[in-house]
Parts: sequence; structure tokens; C-alpha cells
Amino acid sequence: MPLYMESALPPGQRRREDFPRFGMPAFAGYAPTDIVSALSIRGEVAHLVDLDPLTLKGLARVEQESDLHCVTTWSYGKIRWSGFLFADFWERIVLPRCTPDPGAKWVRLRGADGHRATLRLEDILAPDVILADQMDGEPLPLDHGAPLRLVAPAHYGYKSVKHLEGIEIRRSFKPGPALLEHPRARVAFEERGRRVPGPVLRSLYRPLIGYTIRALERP
Ligand SMILES: Nc1nc2c(c(=O)[nH]1)N[C@H]1C(S)=C(S)[C@@H](COP(=O)(O)O)O[C@H]1N2
Ligand SMILES: [Mo]
Repeated sequence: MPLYMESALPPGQRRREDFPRFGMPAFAGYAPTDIVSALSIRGEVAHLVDLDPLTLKGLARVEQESDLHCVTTWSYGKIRWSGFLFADFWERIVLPRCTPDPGAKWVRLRGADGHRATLRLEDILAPDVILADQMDGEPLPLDHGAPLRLVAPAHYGYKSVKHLEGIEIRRSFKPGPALLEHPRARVAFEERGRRVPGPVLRSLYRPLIGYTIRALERP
């Protein structure tokens, strides 16, 4: 027996020592600012709402330590997020104010840079999904999604939309700009993408890591 073990990584992942700004190179030129804009709630709802971000601060604050797993195979461990449970936000704000169509079972998130990703309602209501506005005890840095990002640790990083500005309640899944976006993208099942098996995508995506990090570095 070893004296201690590294916590195991999901299949096909490798640990990184640093936490890079990562994402879609197509959106890399976007320069986010700290200006907090309204969070729009649209789609299959009886009432369209533009939410004052301060409304969120009325929810109970939760803390979480989790790993981020990028679909391109890097993982960064033990990030301390702080924010609000998505399920709490849904229960206390979305349901009473927007009255979503009970038949709409998908939630599409939009970042201010143009990135979009969709989660199943049951996945986004899981007790480990949070809307984070703090990281490692500080306000969320711009590189990691200020002013507000989703953190869905059981799903590949592309579902954890940064610079969140809009939420759309939908009847169906519609893939976003992430290559081959999988409707669920659960890390434990290696659901990296649609149609292509996860282990095949490992080797296709891995060479993109270095290039992507350089493309997203700020001067
Ligand atoms: N708005 C936005 N959110 C995004 C992305 C992006 O390009 N734009 N990239 C996603 C991907 S692919 C990953 S792996 C994580 C990376 O998070 P980080 O930049 O905090 O490391 O953010 C996700 N959320
Ligand atoms: Mo990613």
C-alpha cells in the first residue's frame, strides 16, 4: 500500500499543475470587463426576465472544492469555488418569476464572448452545480469567467460557461460551438462528444492543448 494516493482522475485525463485560461480560440479576442450586466432568462417561459445580478446575492452562499476536466484531456484540481446552487436559483428565482414550460427539459447557457452550451435540466439541477462568483477566496478573475460562471464538475469543462449573460429554457438540445458538443458530456462516462467514442477523441483533442492555451493568453 502506498502511503497516500493522488485522487484518481476520470478516464483519459491528465493532471496539470497550472490553471490556464482555456476555451474556444474563436472567442479569444473577446475582452471581458468587470461590468456586471443583467442576466437574461428567455426561451420557453411565460415571462421574460432580465435579472439584476444583485438578486443572486439574496440566495444562500455555498462553497465547493472541485476539479475542472477539459475535454481536451487536461484536468486541474482542487479549485475552491463560491457562489450559489443552481438548483436554488431555479427554485427561488426562475420558477416563480419566469414560469418555465414544464415540458422544456434543457437549459442553454450563453457567455458574453459568444460561447454557448446546453445541459439537461436534471443535470444542471444536480447538487454540485453552482453559479460561481468567487474562486479561491477572491472575486472570480476575468480569465476564469467574471463576473459569473457555471461550475458543473461532473461534466466536461465546455458546459461550465464563463461570463454568463443569458439562460434559455428549451424543449430540445441544440449543439453549440464546442466541437461535437455531447448532450450530457459526463466525465465519468467519457462522453467527450457526439457519435465519436471518447477514447478516440482523447488523441484527437490532446494536440490542441498547447495551441489553445497560447491563443487565449492575454498580452
Ligand atoms: N464563455 C466561455 N465559457 C467557457 C469557454 C469559453 O471559451 N467561453 N470554454 C470552456 C472550456 S472548453 C473549458 S475547458 C473551461 C475552461 O475554464 P478556464 O478558462 O477557467 O480554465 O471553460 C469553458 N467555458
Ligand atoms: Mo475545454
